[in-house]
Amino acid sequence: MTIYAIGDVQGCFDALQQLLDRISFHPEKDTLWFTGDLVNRGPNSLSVLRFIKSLGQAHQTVLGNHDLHLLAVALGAAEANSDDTFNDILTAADKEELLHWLAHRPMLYHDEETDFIMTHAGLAPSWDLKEAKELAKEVETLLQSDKITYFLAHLYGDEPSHWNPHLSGIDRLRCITNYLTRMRFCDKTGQLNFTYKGEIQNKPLDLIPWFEVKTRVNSELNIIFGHWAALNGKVNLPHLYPLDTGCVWGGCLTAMRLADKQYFSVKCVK
Ligand SMILES: [Mn+2]
Repeated sequence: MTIYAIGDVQGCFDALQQLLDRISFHPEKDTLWFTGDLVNRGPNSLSVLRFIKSLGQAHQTVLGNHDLHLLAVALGAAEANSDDTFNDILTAADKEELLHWLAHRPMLYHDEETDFIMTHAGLAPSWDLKEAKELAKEVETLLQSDKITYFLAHLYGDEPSHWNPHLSGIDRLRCITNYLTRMRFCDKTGQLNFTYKGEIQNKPLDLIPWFEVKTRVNSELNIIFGHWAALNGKVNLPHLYPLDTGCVWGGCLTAMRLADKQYFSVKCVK
């Protein structure tokens, strides 16, 4: 079995099909992992969701911020934004099945055989694997319960921005979710910062990418993640595999073959 991890698809169905042609994907022999953000901003969110769901055992995916936003809008827990492009899902005949399937995807995936971990944005600098898996599970439990609408209605917000194991209730879940699905820059203590939106090279001096926090305890883990197109698939540290190469912004859609870390990509039309 060959495993390929693929970055943020965001509704770019045609690019995904081209990429799968490029790697000669065969669902009985290969497995696809997706870094989340399957939907939104791109043109064909419904086709992407239907296709990935149809892969069944031949795929793994983790939830991204856009996937959670789709669930929130569908359940009436949040308003759609003017640039959301998932209305095709909201009006589809199979909407309920698709959303039920999506809500049951994990926040973190750890494959014991290959020892790769995958989340949408990364891991909080202070989390080891055991803690990260337990915290991801807390969020998954809510998403898969009848409290999902309550959770999603209270999900939005940047605070609390610093992980603390004593957090409780909805603040705790929001903080875990923000680290797993929205994190890019932190300060040197690992506190999240969502205010800076500019280029990495122009960032304020006190902000650093989450994976460069000096005290990070998970730097030996092999982490596949998406969410950060500006990294363009590269960081200068070992064990990190950023795969969002900005497909939906006219960049590329990228797959990495886990066994030999070979990359495959297709250029996307904006
Ligand atoms: Mn994202």
